[in-house]
Amino acid sequence: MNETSKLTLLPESASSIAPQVDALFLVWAAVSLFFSLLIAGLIVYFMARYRRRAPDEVGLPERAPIWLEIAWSVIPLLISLVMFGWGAWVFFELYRAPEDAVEYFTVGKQWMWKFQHPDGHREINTLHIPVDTPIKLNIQSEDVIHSFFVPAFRVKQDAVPGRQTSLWFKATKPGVYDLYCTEYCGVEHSRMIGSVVVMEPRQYEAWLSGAPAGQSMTASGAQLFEQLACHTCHRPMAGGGSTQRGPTLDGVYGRQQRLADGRDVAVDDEYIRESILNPQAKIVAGYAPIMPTFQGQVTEEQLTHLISYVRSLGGGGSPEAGGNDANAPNGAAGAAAATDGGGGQPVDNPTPQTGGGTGSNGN
Ligand code: HEC
Ligand SMILES: [Cu+2]
Repeated sequence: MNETSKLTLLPESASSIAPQVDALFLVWAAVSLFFSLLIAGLIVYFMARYRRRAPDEVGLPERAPIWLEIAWSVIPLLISLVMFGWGAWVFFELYRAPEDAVEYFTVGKQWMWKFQHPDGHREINTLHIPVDTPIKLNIQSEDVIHSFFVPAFRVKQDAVPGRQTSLWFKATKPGVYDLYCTEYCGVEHSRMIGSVVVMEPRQYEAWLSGAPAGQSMTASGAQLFEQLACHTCHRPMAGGGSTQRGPTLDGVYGRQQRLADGRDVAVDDEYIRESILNPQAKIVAGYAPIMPTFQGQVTEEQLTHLISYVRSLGGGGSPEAGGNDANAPNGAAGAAAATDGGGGQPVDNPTPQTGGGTGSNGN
């Protein structure tokens, strides 16, 4: 909220985690204040009480009783441990997304935040979300380090090039909240700001249906899969897979994959990402290391689309696997064709609609 007229101790509190962060902060501040005043007060008091009264006065050796020594060591230790335990607990709450969180994507880029909704809608610098819904934001950077920060939600996470980070929150109050980049990222860093619009679920649905539909991430991933010729090696051969050059990706997501060096690795987002950017790092047992790297040929956004597509081929639970069945390379062309429309723009957002797989290089 733009509350320039109000000066408050803390920013507005609009997420489920905010009261916990505030409580921790305020109690910590109170404890620090208490001890600062206690120590400063005692210094002043002792200065007066034990001042030198005669020019020839000599101080007596003083020994504190043992119980006092123990007390002033053990009490602060216990206080610190409580604060540590409490802090760690809030930290885990903050960084461990609930299972049922809905996944959204964001890419930080000099100098804007690009968002994509689970159904494919795209926005820039404004994120519309439903209230009371746990939302997990997968965060990437296309260039330098940025940092996603919504003070009213008390959440912050860096966008690091070459790595996917994430963040979750549950907004508790409809409204418009400021969004910042809090990592100095170049000359227009200070203008890399935006807002999160929290809406009642019905309003959100209405907004979604009013905004131009984008292509779902899975569908554009499927399209990319063809464009980059992944399917020439990864599509199951009719009549048995023996002549196939690459392993089939059907049902692979969430499984353990046996590597040529005997290790087993879990097939997750990070693994797929690495397989695409640095295929030589982990070679699947039984296959030759012939996959070329796609480093530099796919943007961060396209990577998330490819990952989303591989996920949709089944295996582990994918929140949006719905659309495509196991034969998706064929189904995908249809899905892609169906979603190209949408000339209009979401409210006050100049959202560049990129037609499809040629992707979003342009923005
Ligand atoms: C020239 C053939 C070829 C092309 C093109 C190719 N791959 Fe591969 N891919 C392979 C081979 C062979 C392996 C197994 C050996 C390895 O791990 O490098 C593999 C492994 C993988 C894996 C790991 C699979 C597993 O079961 O653990 C993924 C994911 C993957 N590729 C995705 C892609 C994507 C996405 C593209 C397109 C952007 C692509 N590949 C293009 C040949 C290819
Ligand atoms: Cu930035």
